[in-house]
Amino acid sequence: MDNALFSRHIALADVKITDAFWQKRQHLIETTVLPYQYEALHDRVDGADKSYAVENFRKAAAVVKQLKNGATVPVYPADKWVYDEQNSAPEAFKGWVFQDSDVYKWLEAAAYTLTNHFDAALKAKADALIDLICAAQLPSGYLDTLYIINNRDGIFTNLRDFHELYCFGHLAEAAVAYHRATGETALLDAACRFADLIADTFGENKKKGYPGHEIAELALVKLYEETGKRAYLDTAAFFLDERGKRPYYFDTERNETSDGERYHYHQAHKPPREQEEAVGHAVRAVYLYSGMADVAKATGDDGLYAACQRLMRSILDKKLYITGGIGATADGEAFSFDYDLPNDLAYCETCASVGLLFFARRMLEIAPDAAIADAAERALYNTVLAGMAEDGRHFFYVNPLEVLPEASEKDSRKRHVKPVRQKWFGCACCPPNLARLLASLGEYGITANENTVYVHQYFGSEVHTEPADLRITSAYTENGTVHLAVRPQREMTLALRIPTWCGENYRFSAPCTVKEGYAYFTLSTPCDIQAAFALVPRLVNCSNRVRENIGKVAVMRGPLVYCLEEADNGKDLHLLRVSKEPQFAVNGDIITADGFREAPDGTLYADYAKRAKTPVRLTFIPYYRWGNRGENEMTVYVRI
Ligand code: FUB
Ligand code: ZN
Repeated sequence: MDNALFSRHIALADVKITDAFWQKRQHLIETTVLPYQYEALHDRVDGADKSYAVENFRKAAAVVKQLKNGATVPVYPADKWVYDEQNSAPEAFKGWVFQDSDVYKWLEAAAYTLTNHFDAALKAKADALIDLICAAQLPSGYLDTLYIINNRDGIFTNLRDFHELYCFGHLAEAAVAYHRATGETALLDAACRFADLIADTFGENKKKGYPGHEIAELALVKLYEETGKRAYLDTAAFFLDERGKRPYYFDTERNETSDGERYHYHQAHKPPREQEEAVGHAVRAVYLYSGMADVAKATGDDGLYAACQRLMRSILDKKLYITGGIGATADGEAFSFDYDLPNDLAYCETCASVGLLFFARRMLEIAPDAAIADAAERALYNTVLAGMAEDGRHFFYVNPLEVLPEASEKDSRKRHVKPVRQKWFGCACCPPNLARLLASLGEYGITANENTVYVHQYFGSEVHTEPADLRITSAYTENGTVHLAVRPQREMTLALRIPTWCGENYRFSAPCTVKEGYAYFTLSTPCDIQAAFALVPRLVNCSNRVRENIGKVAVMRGPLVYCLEEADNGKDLHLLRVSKEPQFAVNGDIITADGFREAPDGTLYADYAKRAKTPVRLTFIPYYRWGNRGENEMTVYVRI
């Protein structure tokens, strides 16, 4: 690692998003998504899967009160992933084992939203939840409602499956965000009490486990940065060092030997610093890699950073969908083997792309890397945006690149592929994850160190930082131009990422040096820089190592991937072909192109003959907008 390249994202309080494209979405988070999700967490959305999340905190607070009063509190089994009205007692914990995390993610999103735009009513809701959370904490600092309600003697006995450290991670992230937003310490104190318990429990000569679902690693580093308490960083590093050691902790804790797949699922097949390939559950993986990057940077661990670089390359070169989706298979919600990127069976969990943005930002804070910033952009403008409906009340968990509603209904291998966004999910990790990412978007565009400001993403924004303030006026997705008003406080370097999608077709209004995907400007006085990136529709090939896409292309314009929908192009999208010279026309965010529709064959088999085809004009819409007009076919890749 070269410390001179280190940089840091801009604190949210020092960024104001100003462009219409992103402001609209942040406004939706504030006015619709957060209120809607608050109702969902309270089980007050008609027809939506029940969350039970707030109810669990209420039950846990009641248990804590009874324990404090010396009452005898019943015990229930903590032996399943999901508890419902049928398989558990009325007063026992309900929902998935990690249900608490949905409340924490909501709070984190609320904290970012309060930073962007203070709203007393939102703060009152957040404060009420924080009071409830604090009331549910055991005097030891332990805070996970499953075990508090069901079995106080069982804590930390099933790290592999039962997500206590995962819920802690989300608590800590929410606590840091809320502290930064309001200066208030109640939630931060609760998170620190739990972190202290964790640091006292796990370590050399203590318990040797590590999280089944990663996130505590990155959260402990955040808590360390917020409080300066070194034990939190050490515990994060300990978790990374323990993972993958033999005998596997997850076997030891249950006295069994699992099959090899199980270790890959948990990224525990090897010590993280030796890992080469992104494997296993995709969300867990990118959360782990984010924590690895954090610890590598905080401790100057070159070996750990080298592993992060290998794992990032494994994703970027062999496991990334054109839409920025990751995790190709529903089997374990996991990465598949290299170049296995099916369109119709794709999993591409929304959370996984959110996590890819976490990992990317951390890597960019270690060193600028245009390929990583490109991938972050791909994930953000396509899969992440697709995860939420335009109404802010419906969500995708899975983000396929091809959908045939009949197949989702009748083919059990495709049950995970929903043709329309859902109101809520029993396992509702994705909606609040989207909310927290979009609300904190200001932290994802720019990083800075004492000499250089790096612009990785071109969000229209006002940025206050050292060594320069910036006012960015962005028409990035409309016409590819960005205007930057730079106010340096001293001589400094401005580094602007050149998006790969424009090739050599870019212009800057001031002299610069181009190196590895960034244009560098030396500035010492206020100046305005105009950047123009050629934003034209283009046909994109996928590597022919991806068997699925041979003979097909996708349409992109700038960072946006486009798709065909039945609503515009009729049924049987597989019979459509795009012309090799498509004569693209752009109308707003819609692209039309010349193509053909083949007549369907009359018989199942016949001797080869050229098929009849009729010229048609194809209509493409941005992928992130698909599925907003009811159930219909959709495809990203089209035959050529
Ligand atoms: O296990 C917690 C969350 O539920 C994961 O991050 C998601 O992939 C879903 O499995
Ligand atoms: Zn999710």
